[in-house]
Amino acid sequence: MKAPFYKLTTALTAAAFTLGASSVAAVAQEQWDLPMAYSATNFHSVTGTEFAKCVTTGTGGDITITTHPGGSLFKGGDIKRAVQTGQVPIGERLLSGHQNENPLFGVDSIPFLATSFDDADALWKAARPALETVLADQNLTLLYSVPWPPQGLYFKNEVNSVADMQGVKFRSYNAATARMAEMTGMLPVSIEAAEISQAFATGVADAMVSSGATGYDRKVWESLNYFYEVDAWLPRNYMLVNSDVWSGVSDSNKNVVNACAELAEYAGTWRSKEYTGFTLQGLRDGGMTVGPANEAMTAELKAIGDTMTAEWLEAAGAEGQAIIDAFKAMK
Ligand code: PCA
Repeated sequence: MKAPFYKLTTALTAAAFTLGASSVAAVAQEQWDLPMAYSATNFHSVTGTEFAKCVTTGTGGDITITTHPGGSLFKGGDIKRAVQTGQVPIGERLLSGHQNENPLFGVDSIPFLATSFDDADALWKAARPALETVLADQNLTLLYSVPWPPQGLYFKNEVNSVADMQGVKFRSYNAATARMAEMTGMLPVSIEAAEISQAFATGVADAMVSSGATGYDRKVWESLNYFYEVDAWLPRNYMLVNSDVWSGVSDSNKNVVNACAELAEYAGTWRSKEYTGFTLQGLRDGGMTVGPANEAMTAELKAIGDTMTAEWLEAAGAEGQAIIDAFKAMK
């Protein structure tokens, strides 16, 4: 005779409860919310989502990471503080957005210092130890970092010289981009990537410096018409974990997270490279004029880059100089 249905479910529930209770006793299972600033389809978010899956699977569910892209949990500018203060255990963020806290955070956004993927990689190797120390003092542990594609200039109207930029409203995303606007006579307005389509559509801004990837993700051809490939720098996103949370992770799970982080850095960088040509073609297909800036304008921008490099070195002092020297020695 069959057991009555309710008896069966009761038995199963009891078994599940016993199993669940014993595994909880063995290892504390953790649920980590991971805020990210950029849209779910952006390659950094895709990489972060794969990283999250890798950790969830690799730790056998001891650490389950749930991603929140598009600034849905915390906006870009608030993610670092949220991780620092333990509001969330982990987050992904453009560190150059915090250059006002420490000039070293802006090392990846110095105009015309590292302008290719290889150079950006060398600069990252040179800067990583110092950045890790600064972050450790802020209760943050760095897991991995992935570059954005080279930064170019977007405009609504054609520009052939810095003089043509005077008075243009320029969307900025960090201190370096705001300074660049000032030095070219433009008017900086700070706007998160998640909000740029609307800002351009409503005329809050008519220009920006960013990658082809961000212009493509945000369909900026609906408002802007020109992209000048000046390859000014390759800023980076960083995956950061709260150091108190990190010190509570078992050694074997730390190994898994570190392996997933290494894989994410490799895969994300590869994606960034692939995405460079793909997205520039996407801008063209959207109707934009895409190409290099003319020689005279390039020279004017490089002179501005020299001034900004000197300014950065003055702010970052001996530590900054040591990073630049180590980077140049690697080239
Ligand atoms: N996109 C980001 C930062 C750098 C980039 O290419 C942005 O525009 O906000």
